[in-house]
Amino acid sequence: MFEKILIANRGEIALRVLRACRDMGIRTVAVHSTADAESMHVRLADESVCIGPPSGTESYLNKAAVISAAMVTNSDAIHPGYGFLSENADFAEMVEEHGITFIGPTPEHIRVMGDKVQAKIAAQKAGIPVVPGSDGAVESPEEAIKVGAEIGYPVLIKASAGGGGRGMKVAETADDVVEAFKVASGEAKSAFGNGEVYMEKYLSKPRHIEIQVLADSHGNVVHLGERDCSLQRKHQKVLEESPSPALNSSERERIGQVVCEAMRNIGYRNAGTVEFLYENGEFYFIEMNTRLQVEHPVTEMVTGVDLVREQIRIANGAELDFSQDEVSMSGHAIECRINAEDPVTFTPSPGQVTGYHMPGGLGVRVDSGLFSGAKIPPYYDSMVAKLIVHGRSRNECLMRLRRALSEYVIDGVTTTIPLHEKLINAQDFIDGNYDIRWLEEFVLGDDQKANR
Ligand code: MV4
Repeated sequence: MFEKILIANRGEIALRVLRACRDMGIRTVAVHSTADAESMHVRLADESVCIGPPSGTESYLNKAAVISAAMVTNSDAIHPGYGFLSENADFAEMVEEHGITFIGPTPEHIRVMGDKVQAKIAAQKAGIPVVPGSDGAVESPEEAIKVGAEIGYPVLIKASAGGGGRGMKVAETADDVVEAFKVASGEAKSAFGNGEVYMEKYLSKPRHIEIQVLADSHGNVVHLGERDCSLQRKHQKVLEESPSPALNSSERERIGQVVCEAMRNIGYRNAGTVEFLYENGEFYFIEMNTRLQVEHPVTEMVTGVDLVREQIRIANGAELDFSQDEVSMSGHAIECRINAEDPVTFTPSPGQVTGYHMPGGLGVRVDSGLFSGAKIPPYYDSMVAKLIVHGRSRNECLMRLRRALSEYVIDGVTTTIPLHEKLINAQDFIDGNYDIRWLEEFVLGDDQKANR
């Protein structure tokens, strides 16, 4: 087993990885920017290396600085967490070239899945159902007109290099398609330096449901059920749950089997998430994430599997030590992402935490680097904590989540805790009756009330 792992990240996920390492008897190296010198992941690590100034580009995204830190500390492997360098194929390649293990998939799998057109082709070839649309990229406005007529309106034009909803345009009718093509392609070109787009049938009110998999380097693949991540605002997830209130066990088993078979077909290795839109009882592949995800704890809470431990074992060449039959899903889990933001306007609220008290008790988990006196720097993502709650039923989970949110004290900065309190008391949420459009309408209704 690895003796020492460098954690190329910050905040709650750096702590999460550190905890898995400790549980496995592996020593840890933290890297940090000057802004994070006093942070919890640095304090708890066995060693730490400052890798640059506050700006993410000059520190956590600085490949040479991260790899140098791994070399000087004699680290055996690098865990990238999520975000930053976690889906950077060039970084994964550089790490391996320096004789260090990248805890993740092969650079080739990262590359294919990072290109939405290639990812969709690979998924379809491997047997995963996809959204009806163009065969690969759409090269010209004339081709967009032709494809639109074939698949039927409305259509969605998407950037191949996309992410965060940028470079996405709906064309309601054939009259809009040329304009939508030009806007999407132009946005993609300026945002990603790659104007390639593709087209899909537009699904108006789907749910976002993703399947968690683990695949080792010996061809063993298991799925760990789904997460419903439909509650998003401006392409940022707000709350996730497992199981999805929309699926029954036979639908879960069917899509899980399809995904496992596909992962074996493509020779995938590492934890991975296959994302679907789900509408009228059908699954449609949209993307695959080749990293650990923010919301992985909801899966851990219902399956009892430590996903980071499995990532580390897999990267070390070990076989999965359990089979699909041994995976059991028990009860219900919900994660609330707590951001240092105004809960109504969503503007970031960095600053110093003057008082801190976190909830606890049976079925309550908090993943966070916060403490009383912690400084939340303005340079990074505003997510500062994840509250994850488990119950034997969805209702027990919800009751416990209400209780846990009411216990949570984070003084000195404003957070989205009040948003979560409102959200989980909304009747549609209680009923499990929501889709990818629901949260923005719910938040908007609130703004309108505030303006009256
Ligand atoms: C879609 C869609 C409707 N129809 N594709 C948004 C970003 C990218 N990850 C995929 N996205 C969507 N693709 C088709 N054919 C609607 C979205 C979408 C969305 C998807 C998941 C969660 C939240 C969303 C919010 C807006 C749009």
